[in-house]
Amino acid sequence: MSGTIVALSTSTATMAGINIVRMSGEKAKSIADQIFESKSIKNKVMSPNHMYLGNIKTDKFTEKAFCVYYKKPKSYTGEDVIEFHCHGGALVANAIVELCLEKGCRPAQAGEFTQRAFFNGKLDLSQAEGIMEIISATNQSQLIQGYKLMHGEVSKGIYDMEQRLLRLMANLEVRLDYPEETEDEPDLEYQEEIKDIIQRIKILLKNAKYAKTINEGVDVAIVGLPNVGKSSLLNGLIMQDRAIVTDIAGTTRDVISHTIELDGIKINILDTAGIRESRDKIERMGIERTKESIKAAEIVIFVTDLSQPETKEEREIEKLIKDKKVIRVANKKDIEKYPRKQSLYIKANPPRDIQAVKEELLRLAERDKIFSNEIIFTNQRHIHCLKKAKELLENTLEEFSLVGAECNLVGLREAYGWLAKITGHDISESVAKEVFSTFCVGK
Ligand SMILES: Nc1nc2c(ncn2[C@@H]2O[C@H](COP(=O)(O)OP(=O)(O)OP(=O)(O)O)[C@@H](O)[C@H]2O)c(=O)[nH]1
Ligand SMILES: [Mg+2]
Repeated sequence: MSGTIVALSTSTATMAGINIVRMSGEKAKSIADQIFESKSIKNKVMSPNHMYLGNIKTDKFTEKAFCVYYKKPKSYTGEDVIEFHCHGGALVANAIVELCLEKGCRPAQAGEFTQRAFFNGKLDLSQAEGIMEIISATNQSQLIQGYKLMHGEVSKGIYDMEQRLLRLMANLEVRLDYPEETEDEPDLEYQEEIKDIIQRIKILLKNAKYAKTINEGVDVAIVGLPNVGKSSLLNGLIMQDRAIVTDIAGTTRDVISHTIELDGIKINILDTAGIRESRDKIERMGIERTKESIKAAEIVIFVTDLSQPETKEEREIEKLIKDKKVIRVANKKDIEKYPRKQSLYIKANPPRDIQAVKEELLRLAERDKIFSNEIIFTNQRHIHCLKKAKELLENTLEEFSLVGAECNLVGLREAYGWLAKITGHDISESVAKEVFSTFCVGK
């Protein structure tokens, strides 16, 4: 973690108007003084937090760029930081990075800027991970969770439990050291405290079930008999002519998938082949895939046709979806002949009433819960640490009821250790490095 580092902090993946090259470390300021010239810098001394317009001379061209100096410790990394805001394009940025390297920088490793911020106490580990989640978010719900992490809402809850455990351990140690003086103290209070912390962790772990929805989205399969309007409904939901729609039963043979974002929630919709007895080999294979899609889906939209009477095949489908969250959609309400109870009546082609289906999808995906103020752990590292802490606390509680205050203090200490790994209050440099290695270069 030593040396002055440099990296391109923006991306050259797409054509952009500007790029930002960033340096951090002891030499950052002196390197900037050597390579950046500006008439606005009074007495050749750059003031912190000012944006100067000037020139960077490379051996091939002179780049007109902005430079900002952040003086330590009031910078992102806690060290002296220089940012050059230059014209877009990989060639300009790379030439500036090269120049910084020539003057004594080394290339930054993945996540090294944030890693330095962490080791300099600018943020804790879960806040650093929050920054990464914000950068890599692909849907609104992920972004919101990233912000909660970055703003320290998650750390606050964990920190509170860490402090309670520390107090508990300190009290128990006193009891062990001075048994006579403390023999009248009731065990109950200590047990209640451990129980309460376990209860808090349980709630956090319960909310962690939303991690899949937030990170990967909800898998939704549209199923039903052939020709009921499944593909029409897919096209209506995604507002695109994605799947072929015809009046020939058995049009869709393979599973067609499409992802949309509904009110901040990622929804992966699968349109499937209609289920029926078929002699056609390809159609039969398609139906097998429909069954696999049902198994994998969290929500099933079961489409029926209001112009057709209910059949025993429909009841077969009911059996396949009995363990799923189901939205029953009765389609073709414009030509209704046979009413269906407890279904949403819609017209899928041309699309009408699709909003009602969307609202039901969001209700079953528990969107309101995901966007509530509650803390939801979405990071597998954090969830693992919580599970470990809970396990150790449960063991300790059991021992407490058997042997009292001589309970496994080591167990309590280990439980504390697992919680402190979330915030990074108790983490080895190698583990921290491993976490930061998943970050991108320049962050
Ligand atoms: N009248 C009416 N016709 C509809 C409606 N929705 C779909 N259709 C028609 O029903 C036929 C079948 O529609 P699809 O969307 O292809 O049905 P599907 O369930 O995907 O059919 P398969 O892929 O064969 O299983 C087409 O001719 C559609 O135009 C509707 O709301 N009203
Ligand atoms: Mg179809």
